[in-house]
Amino acid sequence: MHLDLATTSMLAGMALNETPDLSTLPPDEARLVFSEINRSMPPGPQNVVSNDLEIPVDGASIRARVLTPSSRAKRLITYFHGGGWVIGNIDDYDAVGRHLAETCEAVVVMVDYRKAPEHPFPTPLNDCYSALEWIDKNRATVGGDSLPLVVAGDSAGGNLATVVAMRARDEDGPHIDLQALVYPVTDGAMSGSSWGDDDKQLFLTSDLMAHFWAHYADPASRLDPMASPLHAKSLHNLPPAVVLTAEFDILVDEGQAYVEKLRASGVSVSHKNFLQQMHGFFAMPAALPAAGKAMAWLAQEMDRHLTPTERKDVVVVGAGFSGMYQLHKLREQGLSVQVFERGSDVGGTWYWNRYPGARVDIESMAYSFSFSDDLQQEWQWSEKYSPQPELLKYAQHIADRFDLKSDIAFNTSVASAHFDDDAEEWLVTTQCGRRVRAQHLVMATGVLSASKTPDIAGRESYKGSTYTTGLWPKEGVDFTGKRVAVIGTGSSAVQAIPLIAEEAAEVVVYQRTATFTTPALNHKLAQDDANAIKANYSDYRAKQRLNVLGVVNERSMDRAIDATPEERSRRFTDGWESGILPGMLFQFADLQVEQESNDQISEYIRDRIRTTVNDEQTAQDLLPTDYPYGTKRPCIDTNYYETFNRDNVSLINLRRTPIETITSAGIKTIEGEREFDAIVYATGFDAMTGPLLRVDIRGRGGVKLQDAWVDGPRSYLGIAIHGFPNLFTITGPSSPSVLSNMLVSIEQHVDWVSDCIQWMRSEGKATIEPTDEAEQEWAEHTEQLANMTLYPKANSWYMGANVPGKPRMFLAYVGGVGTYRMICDQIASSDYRGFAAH
Ligand code: N01
Repeated sequence: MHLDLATTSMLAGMALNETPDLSTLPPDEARLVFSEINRSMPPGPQNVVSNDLEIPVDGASIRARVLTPSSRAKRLITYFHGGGWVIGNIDDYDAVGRHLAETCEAVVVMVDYRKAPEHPFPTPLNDCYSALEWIDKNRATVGGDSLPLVVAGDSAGGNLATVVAMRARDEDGPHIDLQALVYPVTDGAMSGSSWGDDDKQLFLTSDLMAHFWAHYADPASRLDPMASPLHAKSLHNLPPAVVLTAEFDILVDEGQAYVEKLRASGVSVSHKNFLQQMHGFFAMPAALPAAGKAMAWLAQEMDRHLTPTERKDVVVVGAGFSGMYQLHKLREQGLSVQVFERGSDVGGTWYWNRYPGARVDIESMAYSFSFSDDLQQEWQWSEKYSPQPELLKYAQHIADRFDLKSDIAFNTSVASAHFDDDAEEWLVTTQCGRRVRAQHLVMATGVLSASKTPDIAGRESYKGSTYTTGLWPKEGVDFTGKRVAVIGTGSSAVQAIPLIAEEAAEVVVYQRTATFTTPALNHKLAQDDANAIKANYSDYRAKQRLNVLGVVNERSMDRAIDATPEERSRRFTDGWESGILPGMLFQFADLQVEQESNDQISEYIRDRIRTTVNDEQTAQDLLPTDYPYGTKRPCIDTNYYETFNRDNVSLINLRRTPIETITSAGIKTIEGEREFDAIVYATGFDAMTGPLLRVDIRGRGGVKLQDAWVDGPRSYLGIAIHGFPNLFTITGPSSPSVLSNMLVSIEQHVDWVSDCIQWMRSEGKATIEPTDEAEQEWAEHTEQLANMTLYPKANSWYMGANVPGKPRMFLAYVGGVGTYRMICDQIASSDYRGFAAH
């Protein structure tokens, strides 16, 4: 026997307290002892509203307790407590009811039925049935109008719940939507093999159960189906059932037998046998963690049975640029699609990142969709690098133009996506309980959308305002006259700091790793320049598609290592003055593979920093020295280094002066505390894998993506995962993704996925997934390519290094957008080589 530790320790405590054997006590004393045990446990959640009332039954009345959850109730549960029909009452079970109400988001009505031996069978059953009828008729009084009705109970209460359900069926009584039975008593024959099993004589022994039966029903009526439902002739047409049993329980056999009988009668049943648990564990929610898990399982199964399921061809998660285009594409192919989006509008990255200065750092004429020529001809960008509000407008324009919003559910986060092996389809459940079944699941969740919670001590204690760049308030923030701390110096901070500094009274930048940034040279976009591109947009787009980064600029084939110092200096200056993100790295072919060449370009940028920043120590602190240029994502900026020449801006180098803690008033480093009105966290994202792993995704055999990726993400082409059929990840890990112009990569992935789905339909394939071998080969290939570069030398988010505990591996494909596209196309045209489809 192997009980879990919490249960073992609870039993040990009871033994030490010399808790008497209830079967040796008269009922009144046994009730007192049982109440004492329950009173020694912590109370249930106090935010549940409790209201006692009287229910008339058969010329008498019984107490009931209505427990209303703090959230909006999704169901009405009539609950019958356990205790062998002899002991227990609604006060003893108050904590159970409260936990149930909160966990199952239910109005719970606990029924204080009369007990044996004073009131033997069938009085407890009659009380429970009358109570159910009363509750059904008085739904408005208990707050359960129009909610699904569940009858539930544990042990003897589970017995009462199931026979009440049988009576409601036979007498055309209240419509019950679900029965929830927790280790129910079902068989008065008392003959299951678990009854004689020594390992199972815990809390409820065979002697005690026999003693309860003796009080409840005389031998002649014990096998009456209304006392022993396992002996019912028919369980047909009973409501669906959720049945929970416990491994070390004398009732486990009869519970399981009842499950089988229900199933054989065509009743839909969810059953789970809780391992390492004893009888009674469910009724100790504050003491035994397993009880919480059992309640959560009940809640999940209630959702499953009670929430109607919709059906679509494809579910798409996310309504950023990738989700929007995916929806458009699939709808054009005649498929039904449901998109879920956690924000209140389209736009993804450009919806969430509204911090001051947020703008794209790939030229807008290139960072835009090409799939509709009308769209690309008509849309006017106002600047070389569009600011966030304009990008958001662009996303909204696309949604309107292609009428996308009708298939997008906003403010809706997907909680789980489970592959159903039998039906060969995905069951997607949202956090508010909506359930959709679909053949295909497309995760268009973005790569930098899971903001990282900063791992800095004392964060919760800060009383001023806090902001996270990736979750910026829609209404904006006015920093005028404020003392502001900015933590982090990545791309977001580089864009935000100069603008915050223009507004705030004081800005202190807390830098852990200095960043390399070059001038963006942003400007208004001249109409003539835009028109010149539009006149030849198809050539421009064709160039982008085959370019290494998805832009139109080319990388030189020359090597810096072969160039003279003068030539290098000239080219580096050209790069500095190019005003584009890859401007410096495109000057030579070897800058990201040869350390010596990289040292030269890094030093060139450091020189620029030295000559720009006036204060010597600040300039020194701003020099990136511990990673090669380009191995952490480079930035382009407007006045970043210049901002440190302002009187109201200062820099704290956390390598020299680490933060000790955030305090209630500000930030305390080893040199002392500074007070701030606001702290801005520009501390980045759980990149690439975070947005996928925060959804509970389970593939074949219930395997969790989290477990499959415990050593790091593995996929084929960054688009599909072995063991997760019909799941596609747009710009997923080990595709070019973040190393490219995202719009180009998004279009390529969405087109490829749409073609693949189309192919499956025309070939009559139900599922597709990569083979293990193909996935392995792709993993080796992407790793080998990354290892040829300097990327692995940096502690970057590209390497997963910014999230404690995240496996260290390079997360993108470095072979270039053009090469990658050709590989994907070849695989598709060879009947999806490396995939298994049937
Ligand atoms: O995040 P980041 P980001 N204490 O991870 C520091 C894209 N993007 O939001 O380097 C102190 O780059 C962290 O320090 P370190 C772009 O792809 C694009 O700025 O880990 N500091 C780093 O300085 C970009 O790369 C645009 O030592 C802590 C910073 O916070 C990606 O998004 C604009 C810390 C995080 O930088 C992410 O950029 C914005 C701690 N505990 C973003 N934890 C465009 O222009 C973290 N840091 C299109």
